[in-house]
Amino acid sequence: MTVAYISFGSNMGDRARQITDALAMLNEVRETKVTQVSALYETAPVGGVVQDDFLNGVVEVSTYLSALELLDEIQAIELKLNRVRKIHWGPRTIDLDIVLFGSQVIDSERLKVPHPYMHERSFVLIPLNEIAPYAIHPILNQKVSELVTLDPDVRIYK
Ligand code: PH2
Ligand code: MG
Ligand code: MG
Repeated sequence: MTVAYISFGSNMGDRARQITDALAMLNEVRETKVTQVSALYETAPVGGVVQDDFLNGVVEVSTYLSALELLDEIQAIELKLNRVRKIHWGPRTIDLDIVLFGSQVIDSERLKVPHPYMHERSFVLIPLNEIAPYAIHPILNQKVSELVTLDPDVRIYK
């Protein structure tokens, strides 16, 4: 069994509803259970595209699937929630990214784990630190609590 962390984000349509639906679908994935969910955070867009604010958070799952099998499942959930990929790093109804998969390091065309930008994105680190401060980044060999920094652009939502 592997403990994995999936970051989620939405900045189009009913953001909270799409996140609720995505997490319910994730909990129904075969051989996989959601074990912790962070609070929701409202976050300013990162990466230069002018777009609406996101709701972001992180979920912990326990799974018997491989990382690629889990990726297939989360991409199916993104499709069901009508995700349309238009602009790179642009607006989306739902985005689900595997940020950590146990202590595995994966560098393939389809999947890179740890997520290559997770250590510099406070919209990932702040919710991850809330539920898994002792989780270790297997390339940097640092705990999440050592990587996280304060960021006024990441605010707890409601
Ligand atoms: N996702 C991106 C690009 N920029 N900014 C925020 N605040 N939240 C995101 O989830 C996000 C982003 C690409 O996946
Ligand atoms: Mg993403
Ligand atoms: Mg993605």
